[in-house]
Amino acid sequence: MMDTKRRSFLKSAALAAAGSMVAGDTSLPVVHADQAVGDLPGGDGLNWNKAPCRFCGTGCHVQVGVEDGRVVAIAGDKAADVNKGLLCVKGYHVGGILYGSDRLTKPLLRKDGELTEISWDEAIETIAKRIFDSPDTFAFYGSGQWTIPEGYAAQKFMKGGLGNNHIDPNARLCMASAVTGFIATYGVDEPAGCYQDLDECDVLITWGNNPAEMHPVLFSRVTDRRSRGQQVRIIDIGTRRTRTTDAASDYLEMKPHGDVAIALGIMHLLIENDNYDKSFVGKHCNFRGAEAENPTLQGEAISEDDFRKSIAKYTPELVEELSGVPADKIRMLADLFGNHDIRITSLWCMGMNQHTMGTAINSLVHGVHLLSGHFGRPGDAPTSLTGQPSACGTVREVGTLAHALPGGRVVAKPEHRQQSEEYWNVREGSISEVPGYHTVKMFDQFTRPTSEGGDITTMLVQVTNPGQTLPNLNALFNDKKDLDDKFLIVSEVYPTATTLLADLILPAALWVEKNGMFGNSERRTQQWFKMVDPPGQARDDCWMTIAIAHKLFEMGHEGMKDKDGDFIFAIKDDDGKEIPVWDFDHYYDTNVDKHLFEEYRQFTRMKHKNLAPYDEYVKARGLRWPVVEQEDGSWRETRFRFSAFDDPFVKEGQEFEFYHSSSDDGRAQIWFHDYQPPPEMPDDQYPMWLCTGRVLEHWHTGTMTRRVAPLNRAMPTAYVEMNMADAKAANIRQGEVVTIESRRGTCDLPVWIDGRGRPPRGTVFVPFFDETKLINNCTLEAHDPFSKQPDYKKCAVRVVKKTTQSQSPAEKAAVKESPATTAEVPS
Ligand SMILES: Nc1nc2c(c(=O)[nH]1)N[C@H]1C(S)=C(S)[C@@H](COP(=O)(O)OP(=O)(O)OC[C@H]3O[C@@H](n4cnc5c(=O)[nH]c(N)nc54)[C@H](O)[C@@H]3O)O[C@H]1N2
Ligand SMILES: Nc1nc2c(c(=O)[nH]1)N[C@H]1C(S)=C(S)[C@@H](COP(=O)(O)OP(=O)(O)OC[C@H]3O[C@@H](n4cnc5c(=O)[nH]c(N)nc54)[C@H](O)[C@@H]3O)O[C@H]1N2
Ligand code: SF4
Ligand SMILES: [Mo]
Repeated sequence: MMDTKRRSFLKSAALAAAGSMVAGDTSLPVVHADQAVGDLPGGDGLNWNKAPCRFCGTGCHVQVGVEDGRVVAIAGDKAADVNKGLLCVKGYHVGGILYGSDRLTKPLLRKDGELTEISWDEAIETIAKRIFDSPDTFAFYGSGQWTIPEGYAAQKFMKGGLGNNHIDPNARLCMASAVTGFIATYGVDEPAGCYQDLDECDVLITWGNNPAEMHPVLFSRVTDRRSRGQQVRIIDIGTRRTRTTDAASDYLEMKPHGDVAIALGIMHLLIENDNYDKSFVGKHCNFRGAEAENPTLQGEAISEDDFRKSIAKYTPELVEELSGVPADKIRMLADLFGNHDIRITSLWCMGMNQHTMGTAINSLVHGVHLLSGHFGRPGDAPTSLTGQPSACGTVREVGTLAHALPGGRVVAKPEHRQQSEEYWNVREGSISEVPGYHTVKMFDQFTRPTSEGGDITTMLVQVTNPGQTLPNLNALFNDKKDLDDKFLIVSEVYPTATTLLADLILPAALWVEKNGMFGNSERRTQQWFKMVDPPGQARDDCWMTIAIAHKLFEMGHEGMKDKDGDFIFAIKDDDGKEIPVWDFDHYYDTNVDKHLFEEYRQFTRMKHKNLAPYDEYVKARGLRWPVVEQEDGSWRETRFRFSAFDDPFVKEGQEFEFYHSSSDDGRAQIWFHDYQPPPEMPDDQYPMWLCTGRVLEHWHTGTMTRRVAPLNRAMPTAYVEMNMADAKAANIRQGEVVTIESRRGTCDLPVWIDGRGRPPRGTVFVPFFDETKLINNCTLEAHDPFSKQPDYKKCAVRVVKKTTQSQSPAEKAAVKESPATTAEVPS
């Protein structure tokens, strides 16, 4: 029997497909997933080629059908290990995102307040001049949706060329705490396990994430097992009920930050009950705690006895008080972890990362697995999921964060800078040792007047929409409009909340309109080729970076020359003649992605993150690093890192080896951190918790998915989810527009009582996809001290009833369109 979850995905896809016939504009025929490439429809004119899906970090592969220069069909790729032919509703419609009627097609410069068409030459020259005049006050804000070569080019341009480390991506808002958690625990980033863990676990624990909507195809790998008669127990821990809860065997509702107490409580009981894995811990782990002053990710060694004493107070009763989860459920979790006959996989995403204790809770959940020995066997793994399609590939691996260098290196270490300078063939000392501004700080400096120390004056934004997604928009973005000397450059595909304040807009090519590579959540690097031309004058982001660099080179900027006097991005043909790739007419004379990737690949060998040559990725549906060459010349990927049975870097005779251990002894660190309360809590004035997040149908700010008619029709407006009892107490009706107010701003939204997600009493939830309802006016920029990742998951708000008379026609229309009042909401 088909599992209900999977059936509802297929039903949504079918619904959407039916809708597409009516919609006509941006939706495409949906080809059923059961069709393999060989039997996809087509004739002489229809060509099929592989690409990873443009959306989430699951990293499904699609087959893209192209006819007469247009993407005309999308199918799931049966040859792809990740999704085996299946897609979610967004994947089926991914082709439609290219064809919104308002694509940006020309560079636009704001002159006297009006956006005016200009040539690409003028655009590139304008940017280069501003950078040339003030290189240190320039910042580059990028994305986990950058392709790997785009991120690598931006990274090299900034750190190797300009000698300025003010480059940071939106992924700071997304997985920075996962990175610091991995580094604190294993000394090196990214998960040890892979998606196979989901096929083999007996118990799956979701720690405040909602994979049924956010990683749908991945989640269906687990729910499908049940339909094949396998037993898998899903335990959902969260601050609200979601579609993941619907598939769960147990739901543990916790208070915000309750996860910290729960993890401490499990570890306490494992020790108390003496059923932790003494052999694993004795051979492979150390204990660690934070330094009393100036804590670092390194921490300080503590004894097992110290650990035992620190954790003693986290009894099930105290954990119940802190987390709201009953003590017997904490005992149940501890008993599961104490049982070695079962395999347990933990999954998490933004609930644990967007957290002022993000580094701590990531380390603690790794600690639960290490202490209990639920580590390193297929199905037994702490697995952090990433959200964006290349947050791993482009941000974590290429190191496009303000403090990092490619391949797990950092700007603060002289030997790391020196190695990078060698690979880039740039002068010694080119790379600055001072980390640049992280995202929140970068925007704070950009929107602060220069006279008040706001020392970022020009910002280039690529593949991200900060005008909608930064926290506390009134403090971090909106002030830009009053600052005439600050210059915002935005590379985009559609008009957005960010382009509204842009001084210069660059029209970008999107997804299969360019070559690309992504790296998904399971260390899998993927490649695709350009299949169709971008509209009008839209161009590749990577080209933009190279063209700006070349203009600076022409202007005599020394940093844009390598040690031999060549352009830092020079690509030469077989005769040694430079190919003018900075001229867009020649950009596709060669495969720029391949050149950049081969250069980048050198860095990846330094920290056992080895990648294969570009051509191997052309053949595969992605390969999981480290990828190592075999004696017969073939390339082998790695599924389970640090485990001898699969990882080629584990020394002979060892069962496990954490070969980047921060204690230099091959061991991982089990951390102790004390519970701390959330940064802002409900009080008399603002009595409710606000949690924010996403919905199945839309991708983040909806710029792409809201232009695909069936997706937008299924979820036409943002809403505020409320508990029935709270709504009744406040006399609030279904669909009524209310104002959400926090100390930082307000947002008007229609109410959806007990809707798709069901928050407990005292909590409301709002998705952030709707550009007409900016909930980030309300959210908080408080962030984790190590990762600098802000907490979007909790702040204090009040819900204010509006009188019906005061509702504008637009608001009345929103009520009509509210998912709560339309029949089209997929159930
Ligand atoms: N359809 C769709 N899929 C997506 C995306 C999208 O925009 N649309 N975006 C992608 C991206 S970039 C990301 S980052 C992921 C996000 O994927 P998820 O993290 O799965 O989703 P969110 O909706 O951001 O998270 C909401 C959850 O946070 C939990 N939470 C709230 N407070 C706490 C707390 O204190 N502790 C813990 N542990 N949990 C808490 C709540 O239980 C809530 O359900 O989704 C990816 N997939
Ligand atoms: N309230 C709240 N806010 C959040 C979060 C939350 O949970 N709650 N989550 C945070 C997280 S985890 C994330 S990842 C961020 C995501 O935040 P953003 O990255 O700001 O959101 P996106 O909508 O993905 O923005 C990508 C933009 O790039 C454009 N685009 C698409 N393809 C291309 C291309 O090839 N080139 C160019 N130049 N542009 C392109 C799209 O039109 C879109 O506007 O949001 C963060 N903000
Ligand atoms: S699960 Fe993610 S990668 Fe897969 S089809 Fe859906 S949006 Fe695309
Ligand atoms: Mo994200």
